[in-house]
Amino acid sequence: MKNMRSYEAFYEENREKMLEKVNEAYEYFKKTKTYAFPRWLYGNPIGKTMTLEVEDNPTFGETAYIEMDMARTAFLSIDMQTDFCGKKGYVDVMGYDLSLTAKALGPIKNALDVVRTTEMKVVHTREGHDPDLSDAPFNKILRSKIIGKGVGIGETPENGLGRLLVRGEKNWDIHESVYPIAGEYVVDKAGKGAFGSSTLHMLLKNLGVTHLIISGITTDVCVHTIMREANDYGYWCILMKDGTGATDQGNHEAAIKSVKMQGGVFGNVTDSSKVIKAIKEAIK
Ligand code: C5J
Repeated sequence: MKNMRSYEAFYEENREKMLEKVNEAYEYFKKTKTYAFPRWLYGNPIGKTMTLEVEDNPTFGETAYIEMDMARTAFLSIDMQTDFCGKKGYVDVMGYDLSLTAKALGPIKNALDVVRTTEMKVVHTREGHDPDLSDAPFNKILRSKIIGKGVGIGETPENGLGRLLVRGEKNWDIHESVYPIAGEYVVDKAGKGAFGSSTLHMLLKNLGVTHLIISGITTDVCVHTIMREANDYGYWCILMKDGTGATDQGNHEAAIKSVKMQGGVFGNVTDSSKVIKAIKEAIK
């Protein structure tokens, strides 16, 4: 017990420093409703700063703002692949209404048109498996075959574009309207998340990213898993809600709502018009 107490004292100084910074940020937030870019933690911004309106502010009203360093902000477009939003893809074969996921395409395209004029990083992810399926768990493949009425991951549906969720196939690739351009990053992942099954975290760290504007599909599965992972690692996560979509509308809405619980348990929520407005104000 005695030793444990001395360890506690050893840690106390760091704890007090952190709580002092939290208190400063809290006082600033009360006055401005803004989560200021934490210069004490990351240093001064290296790019232009941008202030993005978010819709959730549980204690002080409906609206809050997040200040971010555009050079250290990444726009994430998660799994905008034909397999998740196009005909003869994985979601189509499972029998879901494609319009629920395809509706994310327009807002993402609109946001990308503006993001691409800035120093923000653009990162696309793709869910998929090696052609030999060595990185696909048996239970995932089996479940997909059952819901696909005999056609699952690794197989080609009748008149299909290629093998479902298999790297290199046409259906696995990113939808042409939000296709990556030169200078953007593409990360392949075998899982729903990306921090355990891809190089996403390494890439974001290497790029010095602190803030993420997150879009993609599906809201309740890959988008939420990645947002939760990123949030745990300390990234400031902002979900661009109209640039997302799920196979079930109820799950989509619940996923957005759950981000906002507990004062932003997984981050904050905004939409593409607010993202575009914030960027335009920052670069004018
Ligand atoms: C799913 C994804 N829903 N990208 N994948 O299986 O969300």
